[in-house]
Amino acid sequence: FHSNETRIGVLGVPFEEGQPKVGVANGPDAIRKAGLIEQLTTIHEKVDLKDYGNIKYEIMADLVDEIQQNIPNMKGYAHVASCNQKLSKEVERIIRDGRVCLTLGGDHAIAVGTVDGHIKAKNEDLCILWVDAHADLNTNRTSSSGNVHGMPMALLASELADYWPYLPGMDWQKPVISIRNVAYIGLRSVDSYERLVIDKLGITAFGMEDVENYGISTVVKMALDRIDPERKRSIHVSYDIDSLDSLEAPSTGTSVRGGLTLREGIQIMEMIHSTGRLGAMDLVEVNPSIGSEQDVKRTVDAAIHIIMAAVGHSRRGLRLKDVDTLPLQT
Ligand code: Z70
Ligand code: MN
Ligand code: MN
Ligand code: MN
Repeated sequence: FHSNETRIGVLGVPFEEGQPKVGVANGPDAIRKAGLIEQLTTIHEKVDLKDYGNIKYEIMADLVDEIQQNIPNMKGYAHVASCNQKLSKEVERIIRDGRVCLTLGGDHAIAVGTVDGHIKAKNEDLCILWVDAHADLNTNRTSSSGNVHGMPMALLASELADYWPYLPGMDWQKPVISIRNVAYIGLRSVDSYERLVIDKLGITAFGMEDVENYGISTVVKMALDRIDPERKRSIHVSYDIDSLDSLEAPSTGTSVRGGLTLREGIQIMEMIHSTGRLGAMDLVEVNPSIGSEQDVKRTVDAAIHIIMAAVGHSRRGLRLKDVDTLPLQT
């Protein structure tokens, strides 16, 4: 592919079975309606963008009864397994088409499929930057909610594979990511069992106190030093909009005060873009049914700014090519 061409694939996942609040399934369309696709094509002249539309999946009907009887404490499990299986294949296809895959959620349970698809497409070890107020590291045994959007990182991490029962309909998914290749940024609402796992496994986790102490640039550098020390891995960013402060992104299911500013949220993705190794990004948990019209607009606008930074929009402005004089005379 042309070296300075930016190839992007956008995929919507209108999925909300991983948590109890209706509306998050309308995240992808709300973000598109606010102009994401048009804005992406203005980043520079060499953007090759393809919108793959919204994913459609069929529930694995033969498994529903068995699943509901045998998998305790995973609400909506049949949907989670069915959607993610399809999603993994779609993400793999988009990345194999030479594109950075931008997945619009939907709740965070969809990261199981996007990360799996990324792993299969790249055939190499990746690293994950998980930007979130929450660690999403519960298993069905430790979760007090039974909401699967609080579990995707635990489903993905190889070190936690033995802590899960056999999950029918999930055989396609391989927990091949070592938790050593994962870093969190933005944590501030971590359950006690999640804290135990983070401490026991020595997971790289930068909470809001680290952002406060070091500043966001240093935090991103430290995160990359840990998860991609040789600067060679494909980077998967799983970006939960609730990493931002409630004032910045009010329209989300579980907002927590004391979070990232939009400036910090944008800075993270500008730095990831500058590595040249962003392979895939999820932007999840935008719920247009929560809050006022103004809240929704603010949240969707924040999501668009973060995505634009991820694919190369510069706050410094676009540099004109082959122009070194100002047009002073007409
Ligand atoms: C809690 C749980 C969560 C998002 C809430 C919350 C998880 N740890 N994730 N909102 N985005 O239910 O497991
Ligand atoms: Mn999350
Ligand atoms: Mn979250
Ligand atoms: Mn704006």
